[in-house]
Amino acid sequence: MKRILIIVAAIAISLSASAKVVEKTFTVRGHCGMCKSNIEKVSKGFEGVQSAEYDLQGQTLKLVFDKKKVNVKDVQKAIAEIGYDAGKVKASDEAYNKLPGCCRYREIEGVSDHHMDGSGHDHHHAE
Ligand SMILES: [Cu+2]
Repeated sequence: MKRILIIVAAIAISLSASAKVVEKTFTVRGHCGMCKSNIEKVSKGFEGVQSAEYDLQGQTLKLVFDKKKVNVKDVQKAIAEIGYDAGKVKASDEAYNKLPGCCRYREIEGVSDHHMDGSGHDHHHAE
């Protein structure tokens, strides 16, 4: 009986030491393909992050990571440091101002509000 308990305890210990992979999706502000690759690159730079997929349309980042190695808040801070608002962590003006023009989601949003009226009309602009 005692031996069984020891085995059970050993299994419990080894399980708790193994990776605890979870998935979390949170809002990240971005505007173009470059934002997407920057955001994903920074996220994947964390040891323990298994995948990072940015959805530009939905403005969300889906993170698959090892809970024991990665703190989501740290990833959000790192994303904010390169200029993108992530979760509750807002990018500083300084970080934001370093973004190239195509990535300036704050200004672009203000200018292009009328594009988002949901009418389904596609306004085409010469790029
Ligand atoms: Cu961009």
